[in-house]
Amino acid sequence: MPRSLRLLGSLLIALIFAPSAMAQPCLAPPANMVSWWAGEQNANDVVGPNNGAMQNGATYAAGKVGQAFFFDGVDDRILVPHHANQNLGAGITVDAWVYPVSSGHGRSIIQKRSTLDIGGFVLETTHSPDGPANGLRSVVWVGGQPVEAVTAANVVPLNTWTHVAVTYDGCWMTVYVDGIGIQAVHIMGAIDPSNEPVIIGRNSTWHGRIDELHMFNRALTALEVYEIYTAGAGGICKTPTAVDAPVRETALSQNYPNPFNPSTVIDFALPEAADVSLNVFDANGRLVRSLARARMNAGPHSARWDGRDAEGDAVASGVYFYRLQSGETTITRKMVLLK
Ligand SMILES: [Ca+2]
Ligand SMILES: [Ca+2]
Repeated sequence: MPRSLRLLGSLLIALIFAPSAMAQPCLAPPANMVSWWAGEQNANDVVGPNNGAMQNGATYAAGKVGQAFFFDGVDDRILVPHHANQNLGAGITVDAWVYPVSSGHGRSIIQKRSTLDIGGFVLETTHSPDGPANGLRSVVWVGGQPVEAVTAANVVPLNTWTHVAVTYDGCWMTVYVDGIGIQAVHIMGAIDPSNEPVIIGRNSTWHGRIDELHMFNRALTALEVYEIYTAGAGGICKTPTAVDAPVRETALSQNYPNPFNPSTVIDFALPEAADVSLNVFDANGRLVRSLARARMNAGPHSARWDGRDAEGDAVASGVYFYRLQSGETTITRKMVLLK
């Protein structure tokens, strides 16, 4: 074969394979993520303590990012027991990719509300005759009263992925669709707390897929919401220690989220079994809390700090250090508690 033809062939092969070879990069996680339900064959919270339970046959299907949750529109749902860190006060963001396969009013993507409508929040679809067809509604309870933001019709079409988000900063509640703020209402004050569980795809309602549901304890900026949307199938980056590769040396990852409030996760990894201690110190070097002190196996490990000292009292905002000691190895990193 003449050289020029071989070159042309190589070029064509490069062109054919280039798009699939370039997987979409993931987005660095925005700060203050409280919970993340990724739908990867479990209902666990990737960043927080709020693991969910798949109920009534809720299952998984191909997602926007990896796998997604699938709800049958009859009775499927995910139940996440109440945890105080889901009462987000005057700062909240909830976002997800959704893929409805039928239309309906009041089909909640996520909600934390009582049956008596006291406190909490709801993000749900609307449909005629009760609301705009294939629209979106966000409700928060403030001062005992529900306040809602309702979009125009057909912002969440059937049988396709749409990114939806709602943010509230104690002043404005904004509803985003595919990264663009399309509806906003002015409110003042913190969202009334609710001790009800978080429910994803509320019982008897959601029909289709929900993926990459995140909850933050602050209002993300418009740019941050847009960046999650444009990350698309790349999604938000998970920590590298989640990879099941053999551990070659002792490692201590940056905590996440960071800054954090009220709790954060610290991942570390051991190349071999070792006596390990993981302690939190304040800026003056005083021991605040011991998170781990045990013989541990080789491989990845994870610890959580709830921002409390050994007496169980919440500590003040500020810089803290966490130190891993394993055999001869000591690694210290810095984290910020921001209330
Ligand atoms: Ca079912
Ligand atoms: Ca997923």
